[in-house]
Amino acid sequence: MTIPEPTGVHPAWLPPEAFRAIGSRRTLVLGAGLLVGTVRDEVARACAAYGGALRHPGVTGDLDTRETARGDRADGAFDLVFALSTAQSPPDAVQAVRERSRRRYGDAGPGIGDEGFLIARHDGVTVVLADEPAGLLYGLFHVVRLGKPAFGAARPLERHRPAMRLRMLDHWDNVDVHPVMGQVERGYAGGSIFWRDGALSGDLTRVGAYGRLLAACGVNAITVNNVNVHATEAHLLTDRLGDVAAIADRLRPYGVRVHLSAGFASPIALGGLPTADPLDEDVREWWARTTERVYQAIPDLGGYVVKADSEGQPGPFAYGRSHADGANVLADALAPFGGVVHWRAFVYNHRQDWRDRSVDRARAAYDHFTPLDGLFRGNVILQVKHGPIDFQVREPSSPLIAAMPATRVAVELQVTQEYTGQQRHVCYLAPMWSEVLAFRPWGPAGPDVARIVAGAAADRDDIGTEHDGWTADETGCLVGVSNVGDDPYWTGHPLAQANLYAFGRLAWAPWTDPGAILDEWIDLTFAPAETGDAERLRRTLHAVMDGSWRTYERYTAPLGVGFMVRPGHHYGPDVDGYEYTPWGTYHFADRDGVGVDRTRATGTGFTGQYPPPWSEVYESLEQCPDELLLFFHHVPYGHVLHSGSTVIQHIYDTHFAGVEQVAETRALWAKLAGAGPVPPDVHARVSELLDEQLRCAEEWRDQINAYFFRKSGVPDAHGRRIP
Ligand code: GCW
Repeated sequence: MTIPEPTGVHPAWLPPEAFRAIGSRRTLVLGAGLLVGTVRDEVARACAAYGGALRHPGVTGDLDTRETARGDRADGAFDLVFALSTAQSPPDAVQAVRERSRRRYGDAGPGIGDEGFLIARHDGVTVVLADEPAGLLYGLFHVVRLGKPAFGAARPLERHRPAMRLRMLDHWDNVDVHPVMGQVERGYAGGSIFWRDGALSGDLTRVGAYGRLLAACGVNAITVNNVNVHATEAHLLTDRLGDVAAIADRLRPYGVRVHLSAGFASPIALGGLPTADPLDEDVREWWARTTERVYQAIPDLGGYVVKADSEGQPGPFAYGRSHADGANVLADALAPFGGVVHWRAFVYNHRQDWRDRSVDRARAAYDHFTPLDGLFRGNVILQVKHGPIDFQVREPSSPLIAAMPATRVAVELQVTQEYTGQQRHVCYLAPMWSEVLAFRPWGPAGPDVARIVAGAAADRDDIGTEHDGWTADETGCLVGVSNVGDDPYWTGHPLAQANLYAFGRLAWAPWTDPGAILDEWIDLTFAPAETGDAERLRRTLHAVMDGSWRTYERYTAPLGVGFMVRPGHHYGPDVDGYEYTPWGTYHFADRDGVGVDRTRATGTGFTGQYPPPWSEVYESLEQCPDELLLFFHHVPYGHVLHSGSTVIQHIYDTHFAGVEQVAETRALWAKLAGAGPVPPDVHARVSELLDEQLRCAEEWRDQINAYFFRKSGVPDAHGRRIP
């Protein structure tokens, strides 16, 4: 296999220098299979660049033809061995590591799973052992991340297994350029890497390179088309299936499986049937036959993703059927092939009457889906947005996640920055996702969201140890909406690459500290040598990125109230933009106060969807955390927060502070110019974007502050200028 090398594209976290440590060493690869071949090719390329040597004996014992020219040097002693656990007569170091594993995990084996690996350094040899080829691939990228220290002193045995079975990115990419949403819905990084102007992209090199980046951060599944399935895109299921197969071929060597967004009305749109009623025999038959053909073309397709009865997409409600009926007909069609249906829980009334205070969009997913718990087939995964509304900068955890004990639940995050600065603002999202994943719906004694989603069994012995994951039950799934496009930096804003990287790493190991993930990303991306410059770069990037999500929160919608964005494109402020619309996203500001009363006592009753203690904490004005106050309560401007400030003064203070922080960020970044490991083009692109971020943050500050000053008449305690 040739390793994909698109030209004119930033290498993201896999620049050649990231392979320096491996490339200068003698490596032995033991095993066969597509992904073992990928490991071999990666090592061979690194050796070609850095003078190391590779040996990969073929399954028959013959030397593999891909062996490096200097393979003879690799005879005998090795610095690094990648071996499948079934490897025959491996070197002593492998035997020693196996023995260590036996002592630690017992005769039943280490339970590596089909993507996990063991790593240890013994007698000057770094050994990566896996049961399956995918484990060796993830082990390879682990060694890449470690760099030189992988070859230092002896390393204790570590076991790495992903917490989530499916670590998936959904692309909201359209085949046809949509008249309103463009080539990529909510895409801020150019066009699609898959599709262009109604057809498959002419050059799929980029797709292969994407697969490589994904494998290096742990992602193993993607969807190739938007959940809003328009007319052309519907045909990916039938006559345009070849396009999907071509994409799958490019991603397969990196262990990334393709999924397809399918339209619920496909039996009508594509099959010519008069109905898409999930209980209709012809409809069931159509899905079964169509799916059989899909699997003939792509035997390892992951399955379907469906957005039904949501924002105008067709669904089972039209036939008086439930979402379990709807999901199950697809699940039955997929089951013979091992496929899954990702059924989205983002179902709400987007045509509500803003005057009707009894309707609360936050309630919708729970109200629709909890009565169906236990009715979904085992291969249905209910895909729930992490918050009850829609990827706002601050939302509570969706109560649905904890309310479906008999259903497989996936949590959906938004890597694309629709509501967090649209890849024009620096907003490192890993700290937010960590909070999302660490939320404990039943209080401190219960499991957190990551564990609920991972389906983790009772075995918690490993939790908290540095390297070992949970014993997950192999059904877990974390989904992110991808932020990637055909932009030279992949993500528009070069620093937004860190969000993509962090998503994969958190899906693999949700307990990882976001700061540590950022360090990995910095070291790989900028491959800084161990110089003073590198230290400066790390310090600056941490100062720029660690707190950037909270900074964004400070200058946008306050205290969890959400939205206040310009309708349509969702960039920049428009406080009342959604206030009198049918979309269900209101803040209810008047001259006396602001916020949404979602209490049981006097509001929409949404707080009752949480189990205790949160049903009580959120209900109580005294206990509700400040950052979510306006999500749960309507309060007067003079209400005093736990912080000691009033709501109105908090609004003023945070908006002034947020803008100051952006200005500081810009000044810090400016100091990196002209020297060190940041290439000039990256520096220039980020500088331009920081100018825009500052402009936009000032606009937010002024509109929000002016709005609330005019509504409340309360002046700023510090007498700052409010326009
Ligand atoms: O946040 C909203 C977006 C829509 C998107 C929808 C969804 C794909 O504004 O563009 O549609 O969420 O998640 O389905």
